[in-house]
Amino acid sequence: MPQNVVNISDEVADALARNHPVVALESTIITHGMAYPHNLETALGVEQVIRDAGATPATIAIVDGVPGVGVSGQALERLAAAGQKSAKASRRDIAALMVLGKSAGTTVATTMQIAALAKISVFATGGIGGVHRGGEHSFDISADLMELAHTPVAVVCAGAKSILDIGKTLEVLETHGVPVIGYGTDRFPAFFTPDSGHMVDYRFDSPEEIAALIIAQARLGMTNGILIGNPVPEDDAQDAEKIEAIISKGIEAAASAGVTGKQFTPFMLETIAEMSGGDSLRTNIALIRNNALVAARIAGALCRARG
Ligand code: PSU
Ligand code: MN
Repeated sequence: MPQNVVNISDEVADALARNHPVVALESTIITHGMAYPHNLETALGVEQVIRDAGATPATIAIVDGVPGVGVSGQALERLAAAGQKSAKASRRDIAALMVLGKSAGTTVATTMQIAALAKISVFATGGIGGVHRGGEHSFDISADLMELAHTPVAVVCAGAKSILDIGKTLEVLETHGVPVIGYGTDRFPAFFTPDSGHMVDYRFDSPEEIAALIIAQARLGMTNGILIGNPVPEDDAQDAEKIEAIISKGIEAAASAGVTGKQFTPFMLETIAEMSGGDSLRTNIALIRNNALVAARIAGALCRARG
């Protein structure tokens, strides 16, 4: 039984039992995505956005070897303060971290896996992992994509950073049968900017339509996830050329430092934040809050539709 493996907070368990909307949140963004104390402030701020929208936040992380749903208080503060000293848990790491009793931030993949165990259907993040540039040579393809292929959770994101090859990322999602939805847009967003230049499969403009999509997939017996691209608001976006120049320099820096594998994404996030002089952080925070709001509305519509 998942309840025995996963530690679900009383608040989240109560919300789920009452068919009250719940939004899952990841924690690699806390441990490996932003520096302390911005990471903690952002995590708490995002939780508040979800509460203000009438839903319950469920931050997911591994705390002393226990997968937690609704991680808060001292446990959350410890994770934020430890930062990259904590592990970065992808699907293949969870069992080992349980055996070792370690704490970890959970990636999109692992957060989906644990959310599904807790029967949470909607999850908000910043950006997903995907196929890295040059992925045809390195085979560096985030486990996030395979998790979307087989775990029934709807993920609201601001697209993918162009540290990835966004075209190839969308191709892999198509191969694995993952619907890619634009929320109020025909274009897949590029995290810092609202338009990657790539089309989405379907555009939906309301939380009710996305709730209906989640329900339709369940009725079909489909167990894959859904990816919802929610563009960063124009006022908070970065200049496309400026951010592209920074990302290109970051990729060169990673190559000359020999950074590969699971260290690559955290290295790039840190380098981009440094090179943009904190301006990318402002965009990053704004888009996560925007994703949390949309996810809370979708979760609300889903609860109403499920009755
Ligand atoms: N991309 C971002 N911000 C992030 C991540 C990715 O723009 O914080 C994090 C997410 O937790 C994602 C993980 O699931 O990095 C992907 O890591 P990898 O590329 O090693 O699979
Ligand atoms: Mn990788």
